[in-house]
Amino acid sequence: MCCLDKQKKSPQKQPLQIRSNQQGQKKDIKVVLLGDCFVGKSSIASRFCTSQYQSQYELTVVAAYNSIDMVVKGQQLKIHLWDTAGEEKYKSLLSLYYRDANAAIIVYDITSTETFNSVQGWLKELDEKIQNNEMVLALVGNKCDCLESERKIPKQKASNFAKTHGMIFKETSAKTGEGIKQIFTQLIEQYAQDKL
Ligand SMILES: Nc1nc2c(ncn2[C@@H]2O[C@H](COP(=O)(O)OP(=O)(O)OP(=O)(O)O)[C@@H](O)[C@H]2O)c(=O)[nH]1
Ligand SMILES: [Mg+2]
Repeated sequence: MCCLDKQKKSPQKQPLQIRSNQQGQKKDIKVVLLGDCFVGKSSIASRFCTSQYQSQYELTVVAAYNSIDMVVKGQQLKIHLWDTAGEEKYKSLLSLYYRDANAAIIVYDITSTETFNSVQGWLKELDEKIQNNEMVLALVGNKCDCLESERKIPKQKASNFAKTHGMIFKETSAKTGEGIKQIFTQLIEQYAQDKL
């Protein structure tokens, strides 16, 4: 699944393969988190990799790395997770992190229209700069623990957007853990279905 049809633009480029690590046992998969400031990318990374959550905001500078082992369809995998900064001044550096990723998760905050509107820009950015045509994409609406009265983006609207762009979609809460493991599992399964 991929929303980015690069076949016509760059037919010479080869799709990325899942790489074996040195022991030849676990497969390495690179996943990148993208999205505006304050949407909860670092919180999602922390919840997924360490099962922890902190309500105090710490701005990410450029990018942060974490990894976690997973077993999908009996195959041992090492997920290399790059949590990027949402702040505009770091944007020009982010292609270093996503250009050879196997999968990207674009995150918005369900209580912020602005962050949802930015998703299109993140897709454009990927479309212009990625090297491969097999990057699996997911759209994640984070902070779904918030009150319905605080919600600005209807779930159906985001789901339709994701479908139109060939993206996996899930609402998550890094605060409660809802949907976090599921979105990564879905993403990896999607990427791995023809390769493991
Ligand atoms: N209610 C709620 N708050 C959350 C959730 N996830 C993150 N937050 C809060 O939102 C704020 C921003 O979270 P971060 O994870 O630092 O956001 P970020 O996207 O990494 O921000 P940058 O590093 O600046 O790009 C923090 O105060 C978090 O505690 C969530 O699922 N629910
Ligand atoms: Mg961050």
